[in-house]
Amino acid sequence: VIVAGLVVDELARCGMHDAVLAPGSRNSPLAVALAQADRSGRVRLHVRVDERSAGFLAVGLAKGSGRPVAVCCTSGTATANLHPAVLEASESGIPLVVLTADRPPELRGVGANQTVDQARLYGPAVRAYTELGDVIGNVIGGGVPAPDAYVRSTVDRLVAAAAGTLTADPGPVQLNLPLREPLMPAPDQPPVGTGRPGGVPWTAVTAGSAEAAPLARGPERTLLVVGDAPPALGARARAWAEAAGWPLVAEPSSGARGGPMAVPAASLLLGVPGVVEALRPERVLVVGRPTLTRSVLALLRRPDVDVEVRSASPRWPDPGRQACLVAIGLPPPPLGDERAPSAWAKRWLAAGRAGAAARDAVPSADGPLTGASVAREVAAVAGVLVVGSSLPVRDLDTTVDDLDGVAVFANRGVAGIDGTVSTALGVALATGDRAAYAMVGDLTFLHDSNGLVVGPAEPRPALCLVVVDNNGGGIFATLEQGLSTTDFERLVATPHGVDLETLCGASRTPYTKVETISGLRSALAPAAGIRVVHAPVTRHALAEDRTRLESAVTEAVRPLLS
Ligand SMILES: Cc1ncc(C[n+]2csc(CCOP(=O)(O)OP(=O)(O)O)c2C)c(N)n1
Ligand SMILES: [Mg+2]
Repeated sequence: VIVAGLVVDELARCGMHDAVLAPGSRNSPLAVALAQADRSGRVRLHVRVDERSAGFLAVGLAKGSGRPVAVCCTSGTATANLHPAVLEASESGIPLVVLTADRPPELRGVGANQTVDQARLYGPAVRAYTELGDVIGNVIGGGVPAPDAYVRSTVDRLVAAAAGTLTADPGPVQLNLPLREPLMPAPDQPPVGTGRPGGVPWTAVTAGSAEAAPLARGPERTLLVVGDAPPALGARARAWAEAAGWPLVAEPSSGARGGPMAVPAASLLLGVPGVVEALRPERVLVVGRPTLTRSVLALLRRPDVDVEVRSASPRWPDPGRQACLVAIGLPPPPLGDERAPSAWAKRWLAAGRAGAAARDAVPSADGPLTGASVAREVAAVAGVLVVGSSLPVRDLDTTVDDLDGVAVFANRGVAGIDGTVSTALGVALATGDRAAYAMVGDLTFLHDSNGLVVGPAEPRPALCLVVVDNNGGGIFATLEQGLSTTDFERLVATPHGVDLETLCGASRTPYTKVETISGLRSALAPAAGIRVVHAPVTRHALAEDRTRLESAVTEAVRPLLS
């Protein structure tokens, strides 16, 4: 029985809709099987040359669809190029099924071409690792009594581990497939094993009906902090805030930002000295994983508030080590027991409104086009938005208070600047009919410009990639990198002077440069295909702007704190 066909057939039975393939010789049996599944409409196949981009494309597809996605590569360094995506999938709980083709055991450790030790290559970053043995020339060996059962149940176990069906701990898995020549099936080879009748998995793995632990309404002075979270968890957190009248501090990719309880300009407000003392919560309820702002993380380190964590998975976040209670997930808020916001909650909202008004009145010394103004315009038109690490996600956080109707995604697992173009393409491909936008920094764009290399036969989403180009890493100007100005530029900011128009031209990606807000607005009008909107900004005034913003917010909020 042809093993690659079994693997792909079983993956489709397990609910995999999308797969990504990077080309090679050793993995050609898998390529053939994936192409067959694509032709028959069971799987949508995406081929990419660069494995690092391929891996992040799969991450984006899985993020956008909520389903497991396979990524398949050949042996050798190809496998290592998937490592960044595996790390991101591990830290953000994304069901990524990595299929690595390998040399058979007799060709390992003997200097054979394109051979590395691929066993447990990704170490602790995968939820499960399996190697299929006894594969002889792309065919499962005669020594295996029930090849169908062996291969299919192996795939089912891996998909269950990736989806976290039984563990509530989704993440990446690796299936290493040693394949011996001949790699292409002989004409007289028996067809793919038939599997269970009715197209169901060999072993259907179902979750128990474990309900999330009950959540006590607890102290009235409960502040809800929502970090990066799966959309359903974020939505539930927001429902709790609204039912219980709790002020809500939600990161852009939390799925919870918006509605009457969302504290405007929350991360700026939390940076105001004395605000937590004046509006002290008795309990801070953390949902998902907050990573974005120092002011929020400082709150979670305070020993004088009770920190309670509701995590998306058993890997609960608590970098301040202050959590006094942890549980997975959230039950729905109790029906018919809604509470109006208390006077204390109203003070949080009023302070946020004052801070937001002050924020909006501060002009930028860098002129009209800034990360903040671009974030505001992009959020106004996007149905789906992928934001890059570094300043874009933070500009969105500080600038846009209400993200109702915008599904925001960000690689917050490890917050890399790698793979973001491909993640955005994957999210756009998975979410389809909603206007998809991405906002990324210039270095982030350059890091994954290979994401724009999409072959003519590949599915193409409608995606508008907005590059906020400050010619280097702007974020470092706002951090305390204690280097002299000259060294700062070369060692930290790393300006590059790359001509983005030429770069886009190489992949024939439509490109528009914008210099004004009105130019940006017209460039953001919905259009088909993948395109780049280039927004050059400066970074001279970033630190100065930040300081002015913080002082303006502090000045506006202080009178409300006494
Ligand atoms: C893969 C990876 N390498 C390095 C970093 C460290 N890093 C964080 S932000 C940043 C600069 C990003 O620059 P850009 O994308 O232009 O965004 P800006 O800061 O200008 O908004 C770097 C290098 C990282 N997060 N990920
Ligand atoms: Mg930059």
